[in-house]
Amino acid sequence: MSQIPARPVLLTGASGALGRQLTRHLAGLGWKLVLTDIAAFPDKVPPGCRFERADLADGVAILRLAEGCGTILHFGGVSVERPFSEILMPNIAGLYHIYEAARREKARVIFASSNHAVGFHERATKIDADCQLLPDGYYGLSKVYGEMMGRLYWYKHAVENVNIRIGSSLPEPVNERMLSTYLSFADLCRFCERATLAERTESCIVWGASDNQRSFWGQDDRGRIGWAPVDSADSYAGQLSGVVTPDLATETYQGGPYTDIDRTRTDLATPLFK
Ligand code: 15L
Repeated sequence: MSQIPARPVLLTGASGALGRQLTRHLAGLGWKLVLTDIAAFPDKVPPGCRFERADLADGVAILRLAEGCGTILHFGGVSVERPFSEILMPNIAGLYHIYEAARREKARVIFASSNHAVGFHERATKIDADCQLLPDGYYGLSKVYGEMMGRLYWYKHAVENVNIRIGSSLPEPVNERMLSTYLSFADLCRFCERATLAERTESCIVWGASDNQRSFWGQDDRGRIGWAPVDSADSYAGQLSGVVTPDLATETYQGGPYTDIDRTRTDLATPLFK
């Protein structure tokens, strides 16, 4: 029997692909969820949960939604590369509103960070979670900001936070890169369960990937929350090996296609970060 958190859990981004998976899984465990998103919730709201539409740019609305919650699963905001003007309010101001709410409620934040915070590392180099931060766009930069916001609020206000640098969380991997970056929905759901229930996390970073043999990623803080993935992309290797793009940057760097969006550098014949 899984434990039930003492206080309700606020889930932002509830109407998105990952939010819907998390809602189904955690509500199924009997957790009390406060669901929010800027978009309407497309499913039936499960028993014991409530949904309210809100904009992450609205700090007062976020404070109100977080009232009484012990954990904030922050999966809201822009989830792909976009112009800076579109990232600014939901991902930058929004994070500040989430952390201010967590500070007031003495809640833990579990933040959906992304591999795009470090997307300009080469695939050939296996990196640990404390590697150099190398965002591959404004979206990745907002994830770096979120991770650093976590550090600030831990050291200054004792707000605990767990940052999961998600690889590619889809129903199944669809190209060669995802043999390394794939995170199954089930592994993600178990991660959120463990990160919420763990005794003490401080501020930590965990790679969000299933148990993939070709992973780009090494050490992280998963020991603190007692999580290990059980799924793997390995069984797709036969069908996905060779499913690549013709673009050199995409196939050289961990962030894949994001490294190529709006890029003006052309000297990729020599690796950039040696
Ligand atoms: C992400 O962070 C995005 O949210 C998702 O749409 C994918 O692009 C994923 O990264 C990925 O790198 O595959």
